[in-house]
Amino acid sequence: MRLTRRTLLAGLGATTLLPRMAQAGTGGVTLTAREGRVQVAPSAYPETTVWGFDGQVPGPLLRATQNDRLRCRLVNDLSQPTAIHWHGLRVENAMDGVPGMTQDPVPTGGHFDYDCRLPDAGTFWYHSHNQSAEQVARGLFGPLVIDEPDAPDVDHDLMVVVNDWRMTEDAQIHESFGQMHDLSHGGRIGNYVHIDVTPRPETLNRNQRLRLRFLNPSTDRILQLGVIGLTGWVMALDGMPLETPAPLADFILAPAQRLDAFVDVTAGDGETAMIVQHERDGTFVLDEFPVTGAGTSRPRPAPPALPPNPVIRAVAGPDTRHLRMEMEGGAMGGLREGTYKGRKMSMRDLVSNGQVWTLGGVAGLPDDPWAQLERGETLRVTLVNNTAFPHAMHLHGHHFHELRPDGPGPLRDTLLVMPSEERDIAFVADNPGNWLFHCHMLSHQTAGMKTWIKVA
Ligand SMILES: [Cu+2]
Repeated sequence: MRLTRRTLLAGLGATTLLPRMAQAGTGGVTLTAREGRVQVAPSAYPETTVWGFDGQVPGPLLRATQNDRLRCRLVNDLSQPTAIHWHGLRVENAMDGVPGMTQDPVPTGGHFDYDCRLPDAGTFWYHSHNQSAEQVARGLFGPLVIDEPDAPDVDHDLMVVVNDWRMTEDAQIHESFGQMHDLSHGGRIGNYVHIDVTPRPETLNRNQRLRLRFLNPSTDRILQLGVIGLTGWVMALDGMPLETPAPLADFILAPAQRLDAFVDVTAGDGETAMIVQHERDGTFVLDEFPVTGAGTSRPRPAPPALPPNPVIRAVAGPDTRHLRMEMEGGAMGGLREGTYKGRKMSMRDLVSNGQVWTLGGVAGLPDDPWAQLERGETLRVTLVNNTAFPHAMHLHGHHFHELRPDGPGPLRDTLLVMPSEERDIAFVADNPGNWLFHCHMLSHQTAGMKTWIKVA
C-alpha cells in the first residue's frame, strides 16, 4: 500500500481508537507493556502490530487530581527491557523512569512500581525511556491528565494525540530503526499522521466550549497544527498555565510538547469544526466534527487564566550562574570531533559508534554531570544551536522559562531551538537527583544529544 496524502485525508475519522480511561489517583493502575494490534491506518488496511501499554496506542488515558499521587505498576510483557518516564511531572528522582540513571530497566517478565507526587495540574504524558527511539515509535506512550481541584467551565475535555508513524505498504511499523541518515538529519520521520481524540464527540453544538489537550508524542516530527470553526485561547504549554491566555492561532508542537486550548464552537449549524495539520504541500484535515444548532447557548466571555502551578520562578541577575550549551553535529553541521565515552574522537569514529551529535562537545551520557547544582540554585543556560536542524530540548524533573528581552516567557519542559538560534532559559534547581537534559527528537538523543545535571 502507498500511504499517500489522499489516504492521509481519507483515513480521518476511520481510525478512532478508544483507549480506556484509568483513574490513577487512588489504589493505582497497572500498565502492561505488550504487543497488540490496533487499527492505525484507514480501515481498508490491516491492523498494525504495535508495542503499547495494555497493547493500545495511545496507551490508556491516565487521570488523577493535583496533589494526589499516581501509583502505577509497570509489567513488562515485551521481549525487550523497558521503563516509564512521566514526562513533565516533577516527580521524586527515583520515579523518573530513566534506566541506567534512576532505575534498572524492567526485564521481560518483570515489574516496577511507580509512585509519583503530583504537585502540578495539567496535560502530561508517559512513555518508554529505554531504547526510546524504537520503543516510542512502536507505540509505547500514553496521555496523562492531572485535573485541577476545581474543574474549569468547559463542555468537553478532550485529549488530542497527534502521532507520526513510519509504516510499510501493508500498514506495519517500518523496521528502519537507527538508520544513520535519519539519525544525522531530521530524525525518523514517518509517512502517516494519526490523530486520536478521547473521548471523541460525534457532534458539537455551536458555542460549546472545548478544552483541547494537544500532545505530540512523535519520535521526531515537528507538527504545525490549527483549528477551523473553533476560536479560542492558548491556556497552558507543557502543562503549565499561561498567566494571561493568548489568542489561539496556528501553532507548532515539537516532539513531547503539549498545548492546552479552550475553544468555542464558532462554526454554524450544518458546518464542521476541524483540527488540521499544515504541511509544506498543503493543509490536511486530521479530524472533523459536524456542528448542529441544537442546544445553542450564548457565547461565553473569555476564560480566566488557569490557576498557576507551584513552580518557583527563576529570577536571573548578573550574579546568576550562567552556562552555554552548544549543540553541534549532524549532517551539514561541520563537526570535526567530539568526546564519546571519555575519549576524543574524529567525526568518522563517532559515526562508527552511532554518534553524530554533541552537547558541549560530548556525545552520549558522560560519567560526570554537565552541571552540578546546589539545591535551590538558579541556573541560566544559553542553548546554542550550531547545527542545521531544529532540536526540542527537554529537561527532566523541572520546568524552565525563557529569558526574553520583553520579560520571562512561559514555563516549559521542552523548548524547540531552531538552527543558528540562541535561546536563554533559567530554572531553579529545587528537585534533588540526577536529571537528563536531552533532545526529544529521539533519533538525535540516540545519536548523542543527551547529557545530565546533578542537583544536590
Ligand atoms: Cu535534536
